[in-house]
Amino acid sequence: MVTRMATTPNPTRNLPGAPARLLGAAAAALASSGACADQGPVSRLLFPKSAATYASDNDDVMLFVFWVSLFFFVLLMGLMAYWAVRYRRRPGVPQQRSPSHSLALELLWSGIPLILCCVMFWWGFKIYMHMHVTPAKAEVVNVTAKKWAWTWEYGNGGSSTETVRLADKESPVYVVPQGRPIKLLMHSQDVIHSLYIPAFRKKIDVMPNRYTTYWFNATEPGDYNLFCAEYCGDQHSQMMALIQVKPEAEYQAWLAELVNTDRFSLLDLGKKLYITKGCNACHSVDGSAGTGPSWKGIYMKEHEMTDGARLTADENYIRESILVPAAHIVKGFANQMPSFQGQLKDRELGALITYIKSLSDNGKDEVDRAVKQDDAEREERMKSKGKPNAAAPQDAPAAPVAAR
Ligand code: HEC
Ligand SMILES: [Cu+2]
Repeated sequence: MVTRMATTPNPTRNLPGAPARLLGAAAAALASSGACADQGPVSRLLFPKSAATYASDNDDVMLFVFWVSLFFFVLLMGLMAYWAVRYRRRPGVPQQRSPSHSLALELLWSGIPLILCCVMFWWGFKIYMHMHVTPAKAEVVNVTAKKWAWTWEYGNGGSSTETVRLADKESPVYVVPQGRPIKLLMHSQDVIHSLYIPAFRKKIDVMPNRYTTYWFNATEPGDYNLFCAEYCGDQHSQMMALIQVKPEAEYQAWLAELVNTDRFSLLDLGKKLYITKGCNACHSVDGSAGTGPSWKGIYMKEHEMTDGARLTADENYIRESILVPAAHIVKGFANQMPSFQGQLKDRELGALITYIKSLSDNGKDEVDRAVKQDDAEREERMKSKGKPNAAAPQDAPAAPVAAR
């Protein structure tokens, strides 16, 4: 499931002080012995490719602890086994008195581990601080987590419309620039989530009613996996995304395209939002029920609600279902859908409704008409603006719907 990976070497490491440089060099030599690539065979065996400034430092300190532990494990267990055999009780050989005390030995076996532990702590803490203190000039991306999707809102107000198939699920793609710090300012709309990018070696929890930050400076162009590592509900594991690290110019071009949703027809935009807004985590389009009812054939069908009401799924019903999901709960389902109030622009809401309509036979004609009308409108916008979609009225968030 890991996708394409770049093979360029990592940038120079950035270790503190001379002794640490020595130790670092030793550890790095151990880690990469026998290979010219930056990540040695052991490192490659234990870790995925490292792609952030602090990632290879992190691997070095981890491998240092690993090798020290391995060395002492082999030494101590070896000596123990050897001495157990060498000094075993033998018939006819009188038991020897063992020495009760040796100052030199005791200083040695206290002193060496103490020094090693101090090195581990000091080195590890230094890298920990590097990993967790965000540089002031970092570009901010607002990240929202909810059941069961991420939303990344970039500085220009755009969100990703690009998707890729990861494992068995269509998932969003997030592009980030190479070689400068990015700060994800994260919060959750519901439960605790946990943003994890193995190639960056960092995982930070995402919580309701509180911001947490995840910063990184990506070093290697390439594709990397993003997971939710909060495994306390079965679908966190499906909150996958692909991080694409790209050179600055490509990133800027991608960023500029984000706000230009007029690139897509109304129906195509709806299909994209179905994935990028995470509707696909709970709603199928093939008739199979998930956490939520399938969208197949629901348009203009009469629905029974948990409170006994019977409602026809017209545009208003669908709109309300998206903005105020708790207003009416479809019979047989729980009130589990997060509200998308304030998160969809008017055209986006229209696109989703159009997509839902297109999944019913009785909606097909209307969809054709709506798409044609929208085509004319966006053509108009592109013409009048020169630059498509800039500050067009549909940029405003959809008007709130009063809960009934
Ligand atoms: C965490 C799961 C979840 C996500 C994500 C989710 N929904 Fe729902 N949705 C539900 C559940 C559960 C119901 C049925 C209960 C209810 O009526 O609130 C529902 C009901 C609906 C209905 C009414 C369906 C019917 O047959 O009456 C619509 C329309 C809808 N959702 C649209 C959306 C859209 C659009 C998105 C994405 C922008 C979305 N949902 C995301 C869980 C989800
Ligand atoms: Cu999660």
